Amino acid sequence: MNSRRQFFKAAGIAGGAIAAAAVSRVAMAALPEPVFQTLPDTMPPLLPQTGRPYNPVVTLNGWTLPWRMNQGVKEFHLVAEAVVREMAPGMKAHLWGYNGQSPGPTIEVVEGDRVRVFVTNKLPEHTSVHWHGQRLPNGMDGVTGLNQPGINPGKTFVYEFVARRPGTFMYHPHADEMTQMAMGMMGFWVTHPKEKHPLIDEVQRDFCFLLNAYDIDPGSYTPKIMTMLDFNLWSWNSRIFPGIDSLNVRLNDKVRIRVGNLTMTNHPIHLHGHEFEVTGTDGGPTPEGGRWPEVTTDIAVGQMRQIEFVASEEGDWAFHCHKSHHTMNAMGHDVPTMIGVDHRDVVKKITKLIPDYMVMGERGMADMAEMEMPLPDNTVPMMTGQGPFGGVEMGGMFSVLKVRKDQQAGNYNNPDWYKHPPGSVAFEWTGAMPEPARFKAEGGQSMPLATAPKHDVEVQIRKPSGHSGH
Ligand SMILES: [Cu+2]
Repeated sequence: MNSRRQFFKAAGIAGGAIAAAAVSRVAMAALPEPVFQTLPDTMPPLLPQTGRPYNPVVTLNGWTLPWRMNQGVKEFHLVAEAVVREMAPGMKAHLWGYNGQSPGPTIEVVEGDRVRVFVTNKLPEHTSVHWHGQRLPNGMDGVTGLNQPGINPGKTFVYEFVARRPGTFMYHPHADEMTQMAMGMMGFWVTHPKEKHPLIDEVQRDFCFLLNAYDIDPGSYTPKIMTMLDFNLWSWNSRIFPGIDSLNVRLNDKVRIRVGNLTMTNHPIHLHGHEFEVTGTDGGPTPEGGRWPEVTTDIAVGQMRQIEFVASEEGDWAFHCHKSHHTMNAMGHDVPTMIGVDHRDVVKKITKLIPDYMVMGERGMADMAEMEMPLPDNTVPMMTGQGPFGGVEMGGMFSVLKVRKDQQAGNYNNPDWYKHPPGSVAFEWTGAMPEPARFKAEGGQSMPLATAPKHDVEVQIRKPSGHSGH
């Protein structure tokens, strides 16, 4: 939420001669003007100007698509196209998305709304849009070949259905899915309840974002689409820490966060300092009896989890995926563990050949965050981010929930770091250090081996330098 909503409106239909030539005159006359977004910032909630009122969501590092009311029908215009997405300051990715960004804009409607979505394809291959989780006529479900022909390049298709049930949904192509989703084509859809719903609480803050992942080699711009498991960029809405905005709330606000997973693995999403309940999935609101307190919820592939809590603890609370490899950026893989390995002799020899040679990981990997290693163009450090006490040593799927007493209602601006009350921060012990008590019991093994191992392996431990061990 660092800058104002800035739309630029394309001149004419989708701004392109190809699209204009390919779309029929009738369709052109009826098409709502597409709206594009050029910035990766969290945009303020889009207050509904027409139709039933609702409390709008805020898309983390994203935005909401404006609509046009046409004789009682909410009309949206999605343009599938190649986009340049800044994934974090210093790194831009060449992705596919909708209306200028990846993910596409969030679509917000109200239960019972008749919705018409025009989808113009400006990609080099056919596409379609599947409305994940929605109740709709079969022919609107968007599976290419099964429910409809693909939308060829330059063509515009129309989807129309009634948003029958309230909840959180996603949209993504169902055509050459492996490529198109690996390239970033996806978006969020929120259907608000039309009246007070017994299982849907009113909240003061309502955030949403998608989990996605890319495999982009450091120094390159385009994701590798054949990757199935070994992604190197784990992102929220195609942003990686430190490029993910914080979630800024007022003390004692009721907060809802909707998280959808369109990667190829599960993500245990973990919040510090508060317990939450899962109050809904893409299947609908969770019945009261199926809710219990959690601090981590695992979100499987193709699932959406909606969590709720009262932000009753002031501070800067980490909020992240609990898979530690998912809070790292590119270059975090294929590095051997070097902790405790003495490479002093080897380094001397290598330095004769390669003067700039550095050893990484001798004391753990935090050195890598500290050392300003030369990086290839267009990538970000593996572990990075500066907090009030130094390096945060994170990347990927990590952000901060900022809870503040003085954050005004409806204000999503990023406050300064939390000012801790005196005496409330962990501190260094400077007194005497007692000898540790050692466990000296006999045996110690409840199921001893039948035969002793043939060789004792002797491990030489070298204390990591720079630490005063005991
Ligand atoms: Cu994860």
